[in-house]
Amino acid sequence: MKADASNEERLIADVDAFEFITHDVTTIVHSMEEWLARLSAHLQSNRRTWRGLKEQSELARKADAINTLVNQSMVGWTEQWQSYEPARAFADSFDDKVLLLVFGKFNAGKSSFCNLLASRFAAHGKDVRYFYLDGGQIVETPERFQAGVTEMTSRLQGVRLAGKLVLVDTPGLHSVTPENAGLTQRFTDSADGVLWLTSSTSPGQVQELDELGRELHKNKPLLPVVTRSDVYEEDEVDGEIRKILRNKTQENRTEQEDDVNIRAADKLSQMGVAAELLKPPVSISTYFAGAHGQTHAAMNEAGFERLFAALIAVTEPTLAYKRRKQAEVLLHHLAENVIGALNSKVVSLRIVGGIYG
Ligand SMILES: Nc1nc2c(ncn2[C@@H]2O[C@H](COP(=O)(O)OP(=O)(O)OP(=O)(O)O)[C@@H](O)[C@H]2O)c(=O)[nH]1
Ligand SMILES: [Mg+2]
Repeated sequence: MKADASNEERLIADVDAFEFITHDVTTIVHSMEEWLARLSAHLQSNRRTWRGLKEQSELARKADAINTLVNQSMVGWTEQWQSYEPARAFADSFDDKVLLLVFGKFNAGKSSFCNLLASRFAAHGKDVRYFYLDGGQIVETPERFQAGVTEMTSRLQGVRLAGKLVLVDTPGLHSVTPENAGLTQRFTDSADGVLWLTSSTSPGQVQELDELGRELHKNKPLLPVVTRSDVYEEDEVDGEIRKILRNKTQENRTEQEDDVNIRAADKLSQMGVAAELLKPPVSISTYFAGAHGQTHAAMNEAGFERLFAALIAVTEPTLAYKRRKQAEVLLHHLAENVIGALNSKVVSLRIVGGIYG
């Protein structure tokens, strides 16, 4: 990458270079699996015995109770691991992709925004594929997203950029059809972050974030994007009065971004989610960038260079996590379900019962 590369080039190169080298963690995963196998074998071969104790004595009963609890715990954690399987299989199909939910009220400019990002990837020769959900299936389509003044998007749809970054264009999480609900939920569960699009005509309607409670409680980063950050002004061109589209001034943009930041921070705190999930808001004008042929200068003036920097900042930690995810998930299982079960059920009983060794 050239030292003077734009953020757009950097983001596209980053996405294109996503290498999900899961074999990096294979050794670690393997050693954790071996540890669990050794623990299970050890627990089996070291069952409490009550030899030398009276069969009906208090200590003999405690020894039996411990054996039963150990068995139940082992069955329990094996079942818990198996119960993750369907969600794991679905998530696996997105394991080598970063999924960003593009969320916001109708007319916020979500579909137009996704289309613009897609056309930037296409301009750099990257593969761009649109799809939508139908009857629980992902269907590919050559059509770009429709954008318009009336409420346009009623289905869950997405676009895959360079095969590795997926923008999910939501119709608002409440408006999905019941038959799509399950798949939609799994889809949104797999999302790695949320772009909250809020129009500069009345930015920061934070009650919209109520719908994102589930995602935010799962510690997904939230990047507010102030859209439609432009105005039409009348200007004289060749003796004629014309309407000219201009970006909102930097001062106006900064004011709106600061305001959205304060409101969103306040809302997240009310919702009881971590303050650091909130990323600094960025203002953009998709119209301005499009009206000026998406040149580098126009994209920059329209706010997209800052947006691309923010996207790099959101996607990089996501990728780092995905690379070690397999190990993280197993480690979490060992800590919560294996050690957790032994500690809460068995160890406490041993101490209460006073049997050591
Ligand atoms: N002024 C201005 N208008 C925009 C911009 N981006 C989108 N619009 C307009 O805003 C309206 C809504 O755009 P969409 O992209 O359809 O918005 P959406 O959020 O996908 O809307 P729904 O699918 O109905 O939820 C359309 O009339 C767009 O032409 C922009 O950057 N500036
Ligand atoms: Mg739309």
